[in-house]
Amino acid sequence: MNRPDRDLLTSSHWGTYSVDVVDGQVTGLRNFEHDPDPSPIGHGIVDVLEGPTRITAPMVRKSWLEGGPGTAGQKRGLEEFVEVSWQDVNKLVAAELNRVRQQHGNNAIYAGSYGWASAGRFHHAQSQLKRFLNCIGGFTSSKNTYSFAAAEVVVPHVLGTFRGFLDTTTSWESIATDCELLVAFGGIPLKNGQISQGGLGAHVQMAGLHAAKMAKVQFVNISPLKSDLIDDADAQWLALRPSTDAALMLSLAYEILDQNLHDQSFLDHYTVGFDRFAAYLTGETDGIPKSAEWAARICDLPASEIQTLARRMATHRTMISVAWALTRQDHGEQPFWAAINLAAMLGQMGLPGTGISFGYSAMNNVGLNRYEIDYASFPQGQNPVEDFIPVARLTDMLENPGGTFTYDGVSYTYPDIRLVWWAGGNPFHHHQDLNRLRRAWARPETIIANEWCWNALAKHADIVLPCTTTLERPDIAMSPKDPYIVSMDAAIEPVGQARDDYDIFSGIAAEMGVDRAFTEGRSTESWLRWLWDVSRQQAAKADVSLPDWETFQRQGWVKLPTPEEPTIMMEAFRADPQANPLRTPSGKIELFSQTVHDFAYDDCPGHPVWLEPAEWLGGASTDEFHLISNQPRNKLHSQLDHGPVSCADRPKGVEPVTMHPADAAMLNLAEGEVLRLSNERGTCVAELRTSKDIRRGVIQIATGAWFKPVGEACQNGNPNVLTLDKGTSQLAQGPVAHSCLVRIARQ
Ligand SMILES: Nc1nc2c(c(=O)[nH]1)N[C@H]1C(S)=C(S)[C@@H](COP(=O)(O)OP(=O)(O)OC[C@H]3O[C@@H](n4cnc5c(=O)[nH]c(N)nc54)[C@H](O)[C@@H]3O)O[C@H]1N2
Ligand SMILES: Nc1nc2c(c(=O)[nH]1)N[C@H]1C(S)=C(S)[C@@H](COP(=O)(O)OP(=O)(O)OC[C@H]3O[C@@H](n4cnc5c(=O)[nH]c(N)nc54)[C@H](O)[C@@H]3O)O[C@H]1N2
Ligand SMILES: [Mo]
Repeated sequence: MNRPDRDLLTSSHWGTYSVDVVDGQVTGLRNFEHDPDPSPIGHGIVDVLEGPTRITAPMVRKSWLEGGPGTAGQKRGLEEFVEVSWQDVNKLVAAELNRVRQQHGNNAIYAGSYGWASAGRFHHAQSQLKRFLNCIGGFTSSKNTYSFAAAEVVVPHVLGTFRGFLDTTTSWESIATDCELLVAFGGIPLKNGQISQGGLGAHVQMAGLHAAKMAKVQFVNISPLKSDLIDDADAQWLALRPSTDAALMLSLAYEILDQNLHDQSFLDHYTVGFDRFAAYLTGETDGIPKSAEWAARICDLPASEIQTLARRMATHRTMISVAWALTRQDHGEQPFWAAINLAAMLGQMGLPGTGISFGYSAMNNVGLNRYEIDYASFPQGQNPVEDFIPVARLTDMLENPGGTFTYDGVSYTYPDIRLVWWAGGNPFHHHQDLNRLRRAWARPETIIANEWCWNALAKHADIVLPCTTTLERPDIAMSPKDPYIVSMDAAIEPVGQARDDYDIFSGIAAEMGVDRAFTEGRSTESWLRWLWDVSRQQAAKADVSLPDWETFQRQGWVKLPTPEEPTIMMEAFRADPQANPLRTPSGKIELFSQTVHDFAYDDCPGHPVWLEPAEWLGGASTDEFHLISNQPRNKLHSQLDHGPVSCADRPKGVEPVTMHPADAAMLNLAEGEVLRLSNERGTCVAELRTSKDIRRGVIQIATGAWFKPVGEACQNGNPNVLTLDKGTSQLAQGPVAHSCLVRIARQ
């Protein structure tokens, strides 16, 4: 292995670190010296690179090896595995792929393979899997994300694009100079700012919040959790009932209209459909004025607080921030659309520091200036198979081959899946109603997973292909949302027989005679140079000069110059809506969308509305609590849940559940007790922590505990045994993890 004459570096979704290696083993990571607020998450990897949780050789489930495809179903997750050689496993996989595509067609292979995998431009597991499958005729894919599927589908009807405006979120500098009031639905929890997809150099979310506070920005934290905004922000805390934000936003809009505080000139110039929306607000269309009193009953907030907030928003330079969590609830299209309409009525969109932003809550890179550089990616090729599912309709698809589903105005059919392949995601982390998924998961004839650790995905597969981690391979961390570009060094040799995903697919491609198409005759090194050279040319087009490959390797990292002007969302549209129209049918903001209206979905009509969620406190029995399963503070999803940073937080081995002390007293429960949270979908074991910083009637468990089922109960505390698996609406079919009721008992 070539050793550079400098610190070895690694980059991850949670930051950049220097790597200490002694005798071929990683002994520790050190925080990147240019990171003012490094995340502890990364240190969790050191102790689990090797050991009992590491997958060190190709493994095949015993009954699958003996009986072949279709024989392992009910035994998945229960039966032992047998070690096989790479040579043998490549032959098995190649033969099985040939059988499935010849007998059933390529659309019988599901490889949506949703998930975060690891940072790095080349060893991106999904890209590797998809490119390989595209070389052999394609696969059934998935659309959208678990993060914000509802917004990805509805916002383009309203603003022309969602991703485009997410990428150009108004930056923290602009907030500090031009915002007076930051109203954060779902708060801006620092725990989430530890993360940036694709890697990051410096964590800036805390500095952004502090700079805003120093500049006298006032904060409002609208969330069931007080901790969703740092104490230093001195925020007003409005602890609404979960899953009722759309009602609150509609009532704010009503009060602004009622007091004639809306910006009619902005509405005339930049929007269409205000009359239809206003008729709904006033109750002209359904007889119900969406007043503060109306929302007060739904959200369980004082009407006077809503009225005061409406007035404050209309009389200050206001930024509305909506957490992505608001989309991951039943009818999750509505809060995002309602927030846009509310922001449009305030008339400040496209001006510095004000308007709307899609989630300062979510990641470090939301609020960073964006670089207009189209960096190179590992090419995935073309997928000839047209079948797809909205990503969270996984169980529905497995349960219901040939069944129909709607998505964004069209009806489609679920394909008949025989083979599932996952590389770089963990459905037993991310999907809802895991007991139901496990039953449906028994149906495909073969399940393959590329993994590095024995998590629930690996345990529930038939063929497990052991992959490397970022510390065992060279790569480049590079994202247009982060100013740092980092060389990810191969710090150690692959552990056991683990292979890079690229080498795994190259081996199977050779077995199937498509290795030339898959590799184009290139080694990892030559792909990395290719990615660098193309990215360098792309950067030059944006007047950014990157060093040559050798210099980059010598230096280890590069920092791009800070753009001279802060990013301001919708600035160009605001300045000249004729020259820079939105990509909507009208070219303007569609407060009412004729397109969505014409789809005739009762659960997503032509303008934002309040629709009762399937599960919420307003429809709960007295012994039911609303479960919030938000992102974990000490890991990324299920990644490194088995490492020391995550484990330090749960001395009893189960995930903590937070509850208000008055609720605990009412149930006669004491801090530290192990509880069983249940509903008709399953049971989750968790340890009680009490805190006054949570709304009464709400409990919270972070996601991420590895799924460890014993019967219908998860013994580790994975909340997805409890969550509801249904689509947000017929429009987006997004996941609804945050709308969930449970009952509580002692273990
Ligand atoms: N209840 C509830 N559920 C949720 C959410 C919620 O808020 N509440 N949030 C949802 C959201 S927003 C998301 S994005 C999803 C996240 O869900 P996922 O992205 O599926 O979760 P991860 O744990 O990040 O899964 C990544 C997997 O990739 C593996 N991996 C890492 N590097 C590599 C590699 O190089 N090669 C290969 N082959 N594998 C690798 C890891 O070991 C891990 O198993 O969860 C969703 N689920
Ligand atoms: N440390 C860490 N950071 C992460 C991740 C991680 O796994 N770990 N995951 C990353 C990913 S993939 C994503 S998509 C983003 C997600 O970013 P978000 O969606 O913003 O993250 P969450 O933590 O789920 O939600 C933010 C807060 O919203 C609040 N909330 C929940 N339901 C409601 C509601 O109905 N109304 C209101 N007003 N508030 C509500 C919760 O209290 C929660 O703490 O986070 C990213 N950041
Ligand atoms: Mo996400």
